[in-house]
Amino acid sequence: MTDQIQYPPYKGTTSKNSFLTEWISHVIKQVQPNDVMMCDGSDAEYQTLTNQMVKDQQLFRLNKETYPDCFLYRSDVGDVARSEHLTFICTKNKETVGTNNNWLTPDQGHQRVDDLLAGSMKGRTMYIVPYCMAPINSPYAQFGVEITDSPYVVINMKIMTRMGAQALQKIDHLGSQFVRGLHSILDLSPQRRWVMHFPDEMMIKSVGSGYGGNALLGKKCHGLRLASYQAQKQGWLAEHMLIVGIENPQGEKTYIAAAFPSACGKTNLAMLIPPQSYKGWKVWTVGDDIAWLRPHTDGRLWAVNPENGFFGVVPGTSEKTNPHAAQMIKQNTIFTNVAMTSNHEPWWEGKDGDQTPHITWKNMDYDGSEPGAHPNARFTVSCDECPSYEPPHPEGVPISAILFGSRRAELVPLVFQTKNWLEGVLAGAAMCSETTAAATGKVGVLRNDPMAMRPFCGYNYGDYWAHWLKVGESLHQPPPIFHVNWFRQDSDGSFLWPGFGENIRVLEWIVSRTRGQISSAHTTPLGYLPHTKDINIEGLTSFDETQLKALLHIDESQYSKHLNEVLQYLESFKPHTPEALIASCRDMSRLMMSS
Ligand code: SAT
Ligand code: MN
Repeated sequence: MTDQIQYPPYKGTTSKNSFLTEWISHVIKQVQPNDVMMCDGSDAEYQTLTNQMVKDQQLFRLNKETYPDCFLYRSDVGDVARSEHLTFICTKNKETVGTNNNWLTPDQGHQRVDDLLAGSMKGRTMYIVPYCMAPINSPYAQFGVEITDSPYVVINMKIMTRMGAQALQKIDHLGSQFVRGLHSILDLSPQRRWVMHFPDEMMIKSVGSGYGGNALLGKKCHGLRLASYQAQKQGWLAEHMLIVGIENPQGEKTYIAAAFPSACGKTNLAMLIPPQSYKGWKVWTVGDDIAWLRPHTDGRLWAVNPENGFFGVVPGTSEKTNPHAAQMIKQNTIFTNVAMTSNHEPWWEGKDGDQTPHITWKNMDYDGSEPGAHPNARFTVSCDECPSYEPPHPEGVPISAILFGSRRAELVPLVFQTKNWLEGVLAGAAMCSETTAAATGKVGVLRNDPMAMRPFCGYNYGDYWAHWLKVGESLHQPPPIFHVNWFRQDSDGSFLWPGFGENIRVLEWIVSRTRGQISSAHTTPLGYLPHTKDINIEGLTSFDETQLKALLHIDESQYSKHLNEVLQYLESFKPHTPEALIASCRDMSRLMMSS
């Protein structure tokens, strides 16, 4: 029988990988695009695409003088954050994914989106986006191909990943070992929006959304959900963590990986500038969102940032909160869902200066009745624009400490060091945090968010904690695990800790502990807390030791109650939850009750 399909014009290189070309042909038949374009990732291609999008009024070019090569993109008003309730992991067995994920069988998952994908790119261009997560020659590198009908996705993937010809050349020799991502915006209706993961096929299908984490498939879908699933099988960790190098006045660098939920200050911490009094201290940015960590032959844990750009929250970005970010988004940046001044400059709540917005993110006149920028408005910018960016090491960096952090108004002290890996894993598993605008749903609701991976752990949380314990056992020198909380408030609702650049004061204690320079600490059932004299508060305005004491205070009976809730949560993943973790939680709770 002859093939009845008329192939549309195809622009760009054809791959030598038959697994890829066969998949592309299959997708073309399915989605029936007008044109097909293999993206080469060049600057010229980026310019052609942005020019075309400006012409089509999909993108707005911001003030050329003050914001050179910056654009404003307005997403659909109903498509402004990750849709966790529409995100699924599709495996044969429900137990594999746990109650922390929505589940379907692979057949059900495919069927639900394939019906919608049929003919979905009629009249549209289908872009083929080959990409690499991690530096291209890194032993950590993983490759993928995203097929999309959104040019916004293409230009974002160009910034966020190593995208284009170089990745394709590698994929040519990979056989079937690359992630296939298929994305179509359809009509952007939330009724037809699904983000499906098929980990056993290394495949993602996402429809009905053009928003960041739902649509830029390299980031959360590949970099965390599929990667975590694979990491469990291969003995490594894919985590929702920033990575920083902290250089002290002696020039010694200490690398730290830190997990915080979305929109809880990972980008700010990753780009921290120490205050004036911290002469000789410098923070190097390795990554702000994802860390792939592997046990190294030297017995330590090493990590890379698989990304090449930042997709950060814009509102609140200023010279005070994050001077490096404020600088880096003045050029070559795509802004999504910010407001605009009459001078065509981007505007957001918390921006420096005294400008006023003219048009809101919804493209309406600003009258102050609603925020100008959406609270989850984002910047997309290359890591190279960040003044503190540390050129990537293909082999990764050795991690000397792991931090877990949550946004807690009460209960959780500013900082503590856990006594050992098991109690460190417990501190991660016990994380609860207030929800933010990064996901659709109510903001400010306290929920369990173990290791800040609740929306991103691609398999059963119980197995995930067991895997963390196993990784710890495989390390001769496991990094110590700390917990921080910058967000504690007093009874009037004011933050007790100044935060931002001043967080270096807490990091200094952490670095000193990892280097064995401060050997004495306050031993509590929760772990080691700093003696107040060991946190440098010199030069902090309107802050004294009483506040520091309040920040380090643990209400043991309240904490014990919290641990009992954690215990129930851990037990809800039985029999997958490791017994040792449950026992450690129970013991700690009892100890607190009795002390
Ligand atoms: O939209 S993303 O998921 O990429 C951003 C975030 O929530 O961290
Ligand atoms: Mn994130």
